[in-house]
Amino acid sequence: MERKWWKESIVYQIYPRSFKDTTGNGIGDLKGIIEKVDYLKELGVDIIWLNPVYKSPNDDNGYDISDYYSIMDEFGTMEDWEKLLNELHKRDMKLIMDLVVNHTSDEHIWFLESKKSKDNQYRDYYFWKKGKDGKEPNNWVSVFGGSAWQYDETTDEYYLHIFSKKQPDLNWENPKVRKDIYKMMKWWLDKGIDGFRMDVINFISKNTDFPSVSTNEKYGWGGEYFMNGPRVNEFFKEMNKEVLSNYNIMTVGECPGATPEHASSYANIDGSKLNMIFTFEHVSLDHGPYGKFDIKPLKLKDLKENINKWQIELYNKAWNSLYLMNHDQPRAVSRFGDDKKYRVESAKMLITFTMTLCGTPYIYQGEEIGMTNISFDSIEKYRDLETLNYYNEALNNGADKNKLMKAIHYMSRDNSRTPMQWDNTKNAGFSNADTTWINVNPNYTKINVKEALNDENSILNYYKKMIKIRKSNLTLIYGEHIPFMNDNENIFAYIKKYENQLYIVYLNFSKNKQSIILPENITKENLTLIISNYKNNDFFNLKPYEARVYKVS
Ligand code: TEU
Repeated sequence: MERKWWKESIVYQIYPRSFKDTTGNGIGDLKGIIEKVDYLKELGVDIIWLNPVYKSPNDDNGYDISDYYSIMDEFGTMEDWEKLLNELHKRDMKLIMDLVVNHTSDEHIWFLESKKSKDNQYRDYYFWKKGKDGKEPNNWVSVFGGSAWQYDETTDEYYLHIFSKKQPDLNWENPKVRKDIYKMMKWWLDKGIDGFRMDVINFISKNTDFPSVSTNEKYGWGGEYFMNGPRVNEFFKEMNKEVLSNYNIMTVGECPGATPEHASSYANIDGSKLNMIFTFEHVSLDHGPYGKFDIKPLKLKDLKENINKWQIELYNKAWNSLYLMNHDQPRAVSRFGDDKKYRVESAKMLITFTMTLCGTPYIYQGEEIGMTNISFDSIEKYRDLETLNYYNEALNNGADKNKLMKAIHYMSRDNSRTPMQWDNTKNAGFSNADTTWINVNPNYTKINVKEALNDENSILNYYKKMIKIRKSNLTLIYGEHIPFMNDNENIFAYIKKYENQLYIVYLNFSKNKQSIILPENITKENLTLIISNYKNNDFFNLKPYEARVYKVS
């Protein structure tokens, strides 16, 4: 398998709004990130992915961009951004930026022009349609609730917005749109950035007949007509040829609804499109038939099957991204581990998991100290528009308030957006403002970076160790994934095989003691323990959430 720097790197994701505030306005900023660059270097991560920092009215926290060429005032200035890039590069670290080009803000100049008249030169930058029988052009639901079409009286037409009505979808069928986007990408790349995380990039090609979907509800999910659409591969190829292939960078496409088959094409090792994609399959296993807030218990068997499928099917064909959370997902330890009695043990087990799979691992801010979900007692404390829209809509439809809050406590995107917990001073050391844009999780007095740095057994120190181990054992990065104990409902076990080396990984995903079995032809005497989250191991039994990595001799 061809070695590449982005395959051997660890990515750390920063949600700038919640990372570190230096101005005292309760909102994180670029200077705050600069202050923490040494912390990140020490952790052992190589690449920083910044969530959007561009000018934005912040309807969706920066995913609604009104100017791709400037920095959001709240976050600082272009000089601050340049300094950040420079500080990272000085330390041999890299920076990747969020590329949000499925849609813009409705306050972007292209859209402001586009809505002025039907013959405006920017009209076809977006999708405008006449209504049908006094209603929307079709019955697609938006990701954030309600119709995916918004009426605009200026020209008596509707525009498409798969996300909020302040996020109109760009029309990639129009070559001028693509040209303008490529120009903007080159502008950032020429500033020296090291790549892009591409927001919902497999949504850019739509079925332009815009067929309605069949549903019993007022609006239905039209994903089959805009996810992995007809021209998406063609657009990726063009973008690669025009832009990406001219730089030594990494690209990761966020691709909801993509299967390993899509990934094998989008992230093919031939290098003609993207380097890797984010799948959503493993973070949808606890979604019920009515969507993400319809929560069903997560079964390890389903997770194993899914991860095994991606590991095996992409091997030698495409490259995986490895993540358990991000700014849209609940906290990993609260979802896949136990954030109460076994918080430390289970967080370490989960690290062992992502750091021993084939692919590029992503850490989300706070994951390295085992930050947990938040349960705000009232909806007023939530900030995320998806959460708020869902709450209002469900309440209108007669849902039970307590049940709703329970679902929100588990699944809201705000779980991962509470401020980074640096120490046990005011606002967890995130900001000295009287109120922060979103409340700090009160458990910061115990769970914080300062505490973790001082405790040799902390999750943070385990992370550092695990990162070093991964980097010095190529088998953990490039190894073939061979699962065993497949029918076991509590243990995830696999062999890693690369050249002539073998490693064995055992992960107990349960609160109970579990017994292990050895793979065929391997005996206890062949095994050297490389790392474990427990000091004393009872060989044939795993303690709650115990993780072990063995090298086979
Ligand atoms: O998310 C795309 C997406 O479809 C989901 O992650 C979605 O936001 C979430 O699961 C809803 O349940 C990306 C960004 O990561 C997200 O923050 C943005 O809101 C969204 O695109 C629109 O730009």
